Amino acid sequence: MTKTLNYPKFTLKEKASQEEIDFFNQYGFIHYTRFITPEHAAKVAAAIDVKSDEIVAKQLDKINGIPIKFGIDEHGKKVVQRFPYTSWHVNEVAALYDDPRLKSLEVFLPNTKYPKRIGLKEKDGVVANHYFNAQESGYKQLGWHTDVAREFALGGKMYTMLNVGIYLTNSGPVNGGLRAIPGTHKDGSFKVLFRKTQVLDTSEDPNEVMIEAEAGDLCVHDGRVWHRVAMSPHQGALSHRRVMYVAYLCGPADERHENSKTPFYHRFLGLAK
Ligand SMILES: O=C(O)CCC(=O)C(=O)O
Ligand SMILES: [Fe+2]
Repeated sequence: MTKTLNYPKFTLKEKASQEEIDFFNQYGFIHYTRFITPEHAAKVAAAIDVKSDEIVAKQLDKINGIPIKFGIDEHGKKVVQRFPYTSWHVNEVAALYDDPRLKSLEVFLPNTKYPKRIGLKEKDGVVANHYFNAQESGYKQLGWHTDVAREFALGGKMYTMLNVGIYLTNSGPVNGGLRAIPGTHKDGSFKVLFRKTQVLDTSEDPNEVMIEAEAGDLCVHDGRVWHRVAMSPHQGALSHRRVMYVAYLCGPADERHENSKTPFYHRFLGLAK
């Protein structure tokens, strides 16, 4: 059974407190409640849906070289389930990342010779994930992985990164929920890469904890922490889970554009169903 770690939750302000820093350093993740209201989160989700319908109608399959994942929901409707570079296409999404409170997260990254920045134009940009459990869902779950492994696959050195998630729906055991192994960001790089089989391993881990969140919450994890998204035990309506992620980076710039090639790690991510 997945453990429920009774961890403290915080409120995002323009400067992180020592308690937040200590918590993050120990566990490799941190949970801020109500970054935006649940009503605001629902509006953002609706704006993404409008664009997602356009993408389906236009039969786009990639944005800036990053594959779009599709699936068919319980109503027989084709929907986007992994939407990269959302902030380029949806103003309501872009506006969220202008929030000055996000700068307080920089303290969780090491100082390097590169600027710390939110990767709106790098990697996969802001990715809007929409998981559900239906016969023809293209994304029911996501197996164990570390986000920095993608960096490594992109060519060499691993720079620490944060993955910043904004929840658009509630998330917990009903719709799958995020599971993480706290503290694994402190393992050496070998374990960060090879503790488990990246993406393909979807089995429960005795040390995993569930991160239960509400629509509008913001959760950050260190890109070296092992995590997975479990499949919902329900089918259809109850199983929908939506969350947006973007990387907070401190490595060399890697801006993508319309003609960018598809990175190799997407062959791997394509295996997640
Ligand atoms: O959906 C989530 O909460 C996690 C997604 C994730 O780990 C990823 O896209 O790398
Ligand atoms: Fe991840």
